[in-house]
Amino acid sequence: MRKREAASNEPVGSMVLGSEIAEALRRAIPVVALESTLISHGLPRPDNLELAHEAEEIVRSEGAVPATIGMVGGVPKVGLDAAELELMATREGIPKLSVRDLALAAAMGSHGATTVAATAHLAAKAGIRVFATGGLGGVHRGARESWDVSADLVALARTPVAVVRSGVKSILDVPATLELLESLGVPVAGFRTTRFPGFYLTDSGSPVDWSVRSEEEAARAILALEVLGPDGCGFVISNPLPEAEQLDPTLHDRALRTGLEELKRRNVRGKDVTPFLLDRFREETGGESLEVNKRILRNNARLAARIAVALADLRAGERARS
Ligand code: PSU
Ligand code: MN
Repeated sequence: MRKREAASNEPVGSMVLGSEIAEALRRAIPVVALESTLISHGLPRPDNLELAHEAEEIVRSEGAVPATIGMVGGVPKVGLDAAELELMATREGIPKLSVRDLALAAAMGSHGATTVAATAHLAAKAGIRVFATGGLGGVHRGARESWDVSADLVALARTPVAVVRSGVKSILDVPATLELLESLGVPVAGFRTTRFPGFYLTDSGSPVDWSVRSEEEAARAILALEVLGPDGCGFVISNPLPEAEQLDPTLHDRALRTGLEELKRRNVRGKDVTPFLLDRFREETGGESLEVNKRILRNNARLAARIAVALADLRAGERARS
């Protein structure tokens, strides 16, 4: 409540930056954005809150400042504090906000967990260029009938943020997702791989055209995109899980099959599809998918922080030369 009062002097919809983040951005200290839908809808309690803190600590240990993004009492907040992280992790029924929902949630004074699309959107507005998450939304299986294509894809075509994640989950149609990213002009690169990762699995079965060999090379790509375009576009950096750490493929295939069957039987639609399938996966794999998910998030937080640091170094070098 206090948050709302504090922000009530601001025009509706204006964003609030945590003080540490505002300071970091002013001083060109690297910042990494983190999303809140993952906390509210992607992971079960109490792992969600633990991981939210852990991801922030990992970013810090690599020399960058974490900014978890969400909506608190109608205020878009870049850099949730500990109480706000707890709210995202424990409050029942926090709405899941994509980009189009932000203004409505702000007008209504709602809390909200931001998806990849909405997180990247707010991060870009704040001037943050690097974002770590687990999986990206994409084209759902059966999209030809349902038209279920995540707004994450469209958002990345017009939001200048590099998203470090581990492919898209096999709950989606991976080749169709890659095709659409191509049509939308969203650059995609593997981190030290030319195979597009399948989230729980190291390899989704689809290739990627470009592979960056180091954090510095990823940062160079971000700088080059700013100059060459597509103007204002995002960048998908795919960080695969090492093969020894992936989910057992047999277990994976079984969980996927039963999850998809149940989705159809219960006629789950819209925003609920992704959380529903994630939950089914967790149950079917006896919690194994959750462990893999956590590993992925830790790895991506680390890599994103290293890329943000490399980017800050490159920018500092360019400033010194000019
Ligand atoms: N994929 C995951 N875990 C997640 C999500 C996607 O493996 O938690 C979340 C992200 O916040 C993503 C959102 O932006 O789901 C996509 O939802 P939809 O498919 O409804 O666009
Ligand atoms: Mn959808």
